[in-house]
Amino acid sequence: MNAPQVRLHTGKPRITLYGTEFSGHVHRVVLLLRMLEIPFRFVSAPDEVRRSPEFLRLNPLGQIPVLEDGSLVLADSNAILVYLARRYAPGGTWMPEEALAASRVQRWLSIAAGELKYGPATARLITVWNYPADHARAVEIAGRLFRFMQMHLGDHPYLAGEQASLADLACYAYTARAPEGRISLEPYPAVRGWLARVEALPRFQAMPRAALPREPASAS
Ligand SMILES: N[C@@H](CCC(=O)N[C@@H](CS)C(=O)NCC(=O)O)C(=O)O
Repeated sequence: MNAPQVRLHTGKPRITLYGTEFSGHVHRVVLLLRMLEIPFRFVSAPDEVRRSPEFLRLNPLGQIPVLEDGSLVLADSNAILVYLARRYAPGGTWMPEEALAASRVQRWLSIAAGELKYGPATARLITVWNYPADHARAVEIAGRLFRFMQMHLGDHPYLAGEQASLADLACYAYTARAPEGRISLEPYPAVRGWLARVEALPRFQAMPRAALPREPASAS
């Protein structure tokens, strides 16, 4: 049986999330906060804020997201997801207690920090924000990941099995926005079906689309 969720006082939210609206790392935390119905304050933290001494005191790596819960400061999107699920929805299915179920979720959190980041997320950084990295390499990593997801999601409705979990929230945004990095999702119908199932979860909110990069002019 699921334990009751911790109820928050109404009024000023005790949770503050530092981020930007185009970050998939931030978006996964926004999704969980919304799905757990936890009120929060969003503080915009673009590059110049992330380099400030005040922000570097919160996260010496200078990265978003950062979450404050009262006097507690947490960095790293997946670490924040685990904290929120265990703290505010204990006994629930977002991050299960049972050993095998937890390991299935953890596998996809690792993939979110690995293949998803170095594949589709990096491809999008290159095409939308001119990030200096190898687009062909990012496309190759993304292809290997999406072929695996396509196969896996043929047998399971959600990444970690029968129910939505942190795995789905962590992998959603950079998969959904892969086309912004010039990686088509057309060859992966099971992946597109899974994206639609995540989008149908209560209180889902999409990450805004980045301005689409122009196709490079073809040599003639
Ligand atoms: N492992 C971190 C990675 C977060 C991350 O790469 N955030 C990006 C924005 S999407 C960032 O802050 N980049 C600035 C930098 O690395 O200097 C997490 O999961 O939170």
